[in-house]
Amino acid sequence: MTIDAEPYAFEFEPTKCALLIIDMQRDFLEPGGFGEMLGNDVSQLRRTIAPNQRLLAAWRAAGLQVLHTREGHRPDLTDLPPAKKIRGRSATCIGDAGPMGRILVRGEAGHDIIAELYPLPTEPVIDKPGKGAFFATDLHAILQNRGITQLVVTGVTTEVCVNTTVREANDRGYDCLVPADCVGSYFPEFQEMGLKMIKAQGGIFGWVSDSEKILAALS
Ligand code: TIU
Repeated sequence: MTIDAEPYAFEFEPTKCALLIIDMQRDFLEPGGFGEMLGNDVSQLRRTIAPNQRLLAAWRAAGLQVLHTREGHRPDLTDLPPAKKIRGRSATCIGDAGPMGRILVRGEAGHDIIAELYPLPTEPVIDKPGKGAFFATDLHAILQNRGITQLVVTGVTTEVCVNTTVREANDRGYDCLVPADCVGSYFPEFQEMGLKMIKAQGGIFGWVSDSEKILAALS
């Protein structure tokens, strides 16, 4: 089964392909959250919610594997590198009180996944301290235990956590397909370049497609 994609068709093996939804967290996506507090336009990310909902529903209906990630830290911040905490010189940083609880701290409301894409109890949630979903997590072990060799990677943000995760996955031997309408950036130019960087040079990190083409293959 193939999915129309760039730079060329993706050989889709459904039982070996997991849907990995990156950081669709309230603090990044909801008006009044940490992302908006930093001056970002959350509407650039919110346009990904509906296509992700359609893809997730189809994935679940087909009985395929779904995993979710969240960026965040332990409440005592022992896994927060000092460099990450002070970067940006913002008046408010990770661990401080934010609009929806302590910013990017596990267990706080803003750290959790938006209601529209809330994980089922059977879907692993990977809590990650970094941008990449493989760094300091058990994601690789879970995927290997489940026989996964392909990933459809969606979520936010395109050039930060999605790109970092796709690069990490590539070096671990996974084929990654990124549906452009299911990933978002606060910056339109980074959205465009973040996707170009994945598919350039014959698919240096993976493939780029869109959710309609994946849904067509699934049906
Ligand atoms: N999930 C993710 O991309 N985390 C970020 O920090 N993104 C930003 O764009 N800052």
